[in-house]
Amino acid sequence: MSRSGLLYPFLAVAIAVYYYAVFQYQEGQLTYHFKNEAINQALTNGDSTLAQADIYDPMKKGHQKLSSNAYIEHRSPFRDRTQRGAENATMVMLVRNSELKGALESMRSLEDRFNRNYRYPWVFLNDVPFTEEFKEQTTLMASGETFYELIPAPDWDMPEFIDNDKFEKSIEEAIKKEVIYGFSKSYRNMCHFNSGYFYKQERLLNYDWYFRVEPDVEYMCDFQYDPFTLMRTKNMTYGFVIAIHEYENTIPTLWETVEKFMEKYPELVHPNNSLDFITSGESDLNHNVPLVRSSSKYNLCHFWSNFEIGDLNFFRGEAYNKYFDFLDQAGGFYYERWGDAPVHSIGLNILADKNKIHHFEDIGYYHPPYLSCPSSVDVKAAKRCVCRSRGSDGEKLGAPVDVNVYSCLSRWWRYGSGKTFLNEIDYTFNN
Ligand SMILES: Nc1nc2c(ncn2[C@@H]2O[C@H](COP(=O)(O)OP(=O)(O)OP(=O)(O)O)[C@@H](O)[C@H]2O)c(=O)[nH]1
Ligand SMILES: *[C@@H]1O[C@H](CO)[C@@H](O)[C@H](O)[C@H]1NC(C)=O
Ligand SMILES: *[C@@H]1O[C@H](CO)[C@@H](O)[C@H](O)[C@H]1NC(C)=O
Ligand SMILES: *[C@@H]1O[C@H](CO)[C@@H](O)[C@H](O)[C@H]1NC(C)=O
Ligand SMILES: [Mg+2]
Repeated sequence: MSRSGLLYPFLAVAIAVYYYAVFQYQEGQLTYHFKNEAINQALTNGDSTLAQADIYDPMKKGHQKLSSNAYIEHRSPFRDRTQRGAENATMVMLVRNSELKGALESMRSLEDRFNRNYRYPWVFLNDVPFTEEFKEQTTLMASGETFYELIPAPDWDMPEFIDNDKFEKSIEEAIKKEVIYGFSKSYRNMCHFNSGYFYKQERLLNYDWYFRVEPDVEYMCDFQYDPFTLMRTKNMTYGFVIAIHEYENTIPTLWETVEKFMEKYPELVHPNNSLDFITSGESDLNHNVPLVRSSSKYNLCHFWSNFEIGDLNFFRGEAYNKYFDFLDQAGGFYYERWGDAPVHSIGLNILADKNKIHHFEDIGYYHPPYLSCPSSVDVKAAKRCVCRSRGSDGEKLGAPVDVNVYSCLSRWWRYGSGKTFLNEIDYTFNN
């Protein structure tokens, strides 16, 4: 036979073998998938005999180990994600794909300190689609269900009524004046979104309560109780940990806009508001150090919004939305660099009963560059706090920000809901 005479049968066999292998592989995948589905189903139905059925699981005792450079084909192994917490609530994180590692660190910390006992879901929001890697890794880290939501462009992008030339000029101006994050257009979208759009996202309409989480934060104590339950049973609207001053050059005209809003809608200003918290200026509350200079009546105090536990219905309500729309129309989210922290805070201070704003003094929390941690030795012991002494940049951290001269917490105690001297809950060592 000639050489070409051998070639064709050889090719035919090679192709047949190849397709057979592919078929077998897919068959295997399918069987594996269906088997897992059956087991998940069985577990959901409480059928443990079938659930323990023998399938290859490299994590299981007595099963063949993975070689070091292999990975598990089925990377989201079954896990019972049924919610145990009693509240209509979710974690929510606005985050970029590039922040995956920081997101995992925040999740790891919050899951270990709180959520692994409650399995509340996680909702992730992004202005671009999440990568498969992001979804896979964060789902593996979560104890509850996970949802990945793409923010609709109109909720993220600059509104059409904003004058683009004026916007570009304000960016240049902000760079010259070294306004913090003033150079960044996406930062303005982010602040605008967090101020007026996060609570409108479709997935969040399914919940009453949210717990805002940012990448690269740390929770330094055991929770020992469900903060959502505390919020509901005490009829609270909003919970914060840290209260500090805003940089005035980010919000030159915010306060005059707020005053115009109050003039236009006096009926929306709550009779038990906490305006004194954000307008009083005596310095004995700040170790007699002169206050951060402000050219308006606003003393720049606000709740630091990278941590929030709140009632979504407050934000979805008529009052807050009239407030947000009024600010939005004034343009300061784009012609200046209004942050969502002062915007949320001022909204709450005006529109809510001050007695419905809760200071979580017992949650150790770190978001660079500030930390807040319980000061009582007994509370720290019971809650297994590890109050970090160095920041993520390796720099030594000072005392908790709460007693820093620039903290607004003492002002909250005097003019907000006061300071309580009784425990809100039972701290025990056994949770
Ligand atoms: N998807 C998405 N998320 C963003 C974007 N910009 C900011 N975020 C998220 O919005 C939140 C606030 O942004 P940060 O960069 O943490 O802003 P910050 O807390 O003021 O400042 P640092 O934490 O000091 O950087 C974080 O959860 C970010 O992950 C963006 O362009 N896209
Ligand atoms: C949870 O809250 C949302 C928003 O208020 C509501 O639509 C939904 O019915 C609630 N779900 C349950 C189970 O109560
Ligand atoms: C909770 O607050 C609402 C108004 O925000 C009020 O109508 C209701 O009576 C309060 N409930 C309790 C238990 O305080
Ligand atoms: C204001 O707060 C007090 C308690 O501090 C409460 O008794 C009163 O009902 C509240 N008023 C309104 C209008 O909510
Ligand atoms: Mg941050």
